[in-house]
Amino acid sequence: MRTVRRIRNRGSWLDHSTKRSDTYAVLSKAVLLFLVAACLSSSSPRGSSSNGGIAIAPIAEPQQLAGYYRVTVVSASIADRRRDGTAWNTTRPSKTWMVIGTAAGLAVGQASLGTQIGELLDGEPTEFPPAPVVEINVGGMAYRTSALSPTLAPQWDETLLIDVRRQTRRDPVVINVLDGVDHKLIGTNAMTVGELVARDAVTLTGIPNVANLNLRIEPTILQQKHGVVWVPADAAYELEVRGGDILKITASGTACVEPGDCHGPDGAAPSLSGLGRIYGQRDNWPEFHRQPHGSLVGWISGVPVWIGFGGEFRVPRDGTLRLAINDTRVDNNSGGFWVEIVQN
Ligand SMILES: [Ca+2]
Repeated sequence: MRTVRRIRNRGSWLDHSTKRSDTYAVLSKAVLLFLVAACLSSSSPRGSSSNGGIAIAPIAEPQQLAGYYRVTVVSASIADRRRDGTAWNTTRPSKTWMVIGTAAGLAVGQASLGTQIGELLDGEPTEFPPAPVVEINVGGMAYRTSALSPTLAPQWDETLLIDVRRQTRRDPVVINVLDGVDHKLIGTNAMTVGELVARDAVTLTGIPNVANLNLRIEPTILQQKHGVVWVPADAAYELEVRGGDILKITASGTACVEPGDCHGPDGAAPSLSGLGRIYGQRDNWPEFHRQPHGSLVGWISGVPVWIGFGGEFRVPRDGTLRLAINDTRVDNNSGGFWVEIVQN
């Protein structure tokens, strides 16, 4: 974008000059050629990276950081107890609701987690492991995985898109392993950006209480994709997505769940039909049983996400964005939704 604008400015500057005098134009072109030649020679491989003049596509050097890295948090092994010998978590019925609230706040798209922890807490007083979350702190930003169900051998396989455009190799990276149950720290590790991105796979063994944490690292060029797609009321739409991407989704239009019964992307207002059942509930997708009938719903790499009029969603791992209407009986449907998707 910036390069295009510069070329355009340069062009108009030349046009402007030629109007004044031919000599001036010749001189301008000579200066321009000189500048281009100077730039080309200074950006040769292993050359100095100073680019005070015209910006030409930089040649990648080993010392340079890519603008973004996809860091996939693969797995870890967590000690079975705290260092002082106490259990990670113990059921305390009086705190049940507070704990579930904390876990639900951390877990994105993991409705089952709160329920599982709730079941653990509702049983006999017992010990249970942490619900592990990995948090990578770089340049004032915290990038977090989802919280997993309580386990000592977490397997996230979840990709975080990390922005290091303003970082140098010497800047710090702090990696925290947290317990999604009470948001307490399990272990922490400090390193530099350079150390994090030096290899395409890293096993961290220096985190207290965490025997190992496995990461995969891939430099990436962010390519924003933008498009508007039609999601018909009687079929699903699918699009490939990459782990770590942020999807900005905006929906409009009208879909009919049966003739004469048409709604926007947020679906039908809840109302009771016969036998006290919520309207349309029987025909909803099981994952969206309690969401409005006829609303826009999605699965991002298999994770169900209610979309309605839209929002911002992080892609947990490479996979497919699937969009559909919340209605499984599609033979009597018509219309559909226009969905704008910005992927970056
Ligand atoms: Ca229908």
